[in-house]
Amino acid sequence: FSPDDVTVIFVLGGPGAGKGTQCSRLVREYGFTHLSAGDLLRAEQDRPGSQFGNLIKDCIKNGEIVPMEVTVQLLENAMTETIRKSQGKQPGKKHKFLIDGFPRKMDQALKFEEVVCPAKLVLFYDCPEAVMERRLLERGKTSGRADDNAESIRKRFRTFQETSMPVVSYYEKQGRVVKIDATPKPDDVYKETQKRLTQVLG
Ligand code: UP5
Ligand code: MG
Repeated sequence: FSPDDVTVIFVLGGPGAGKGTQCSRLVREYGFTHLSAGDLLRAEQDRPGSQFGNLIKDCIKNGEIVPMEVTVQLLENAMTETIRKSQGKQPGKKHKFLIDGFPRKMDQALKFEEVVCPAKLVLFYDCPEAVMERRLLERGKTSGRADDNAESIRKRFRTFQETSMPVVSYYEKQGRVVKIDATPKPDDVYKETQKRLTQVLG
């Protein structure tokens, strides 16, 4: 597909900031397609015959970033597939994607915007670690996620600070970041998201 056929918004924020929660709502109301890099990686990890299964598993447990080639390819495939599926129904339609939890390292950001397409803007959900930790430990009671435990959470926070925040700063310097306080309850975070998106997207 051509970059002209799509609008991409990156959705960033620390582990447990509420990226997935907000994306689900935006999908319902604005017709975005939601692609979570973490979800795509977990699906690839479980795909029989995947050559990346063990690599992904280790990275996720340790809160480390999977090599960008893997993630960029998964995202590109998912975008292509979404467009292909809808082609018969609405030819020429411009597709809107929320890319959740990506890019979380500078090399991924540069690569994606070079080989796939530039992002229109970055939604950044800002949340204190103590709040995120509480949410993740609570979710961990039932989520079955291999990284929702105290030790993995600590590692995820560290990677977020050291590796992912520089990506947010990079986009901030370019004036492409919409920063939203993710501490209030989901409804209020969503209201603020709607308000700010309307200002930017019209
Ligand atoms: N919750 C949400 N919003 C709330 C609110 N406002 N008030 C109270 N509670 C709220 O929410 C987390 C929990 O909090 C839920 O229980 C929710 O109900 C509650 P969620 O919406 O799931 O938050 P989210 O930000 O999506 O948290 P998630 O755990 O998914 O964030 P991560 O960024 O850690 O996870 P992700 O799946 O993106 O990545 C996992 C791993 O994959 C990474 O650590 C990394 O190892 C790997 N990865 C890569 O290597 N490369 C990539 O590009 C992407 C991921
Ligand atoms: Mg998520």
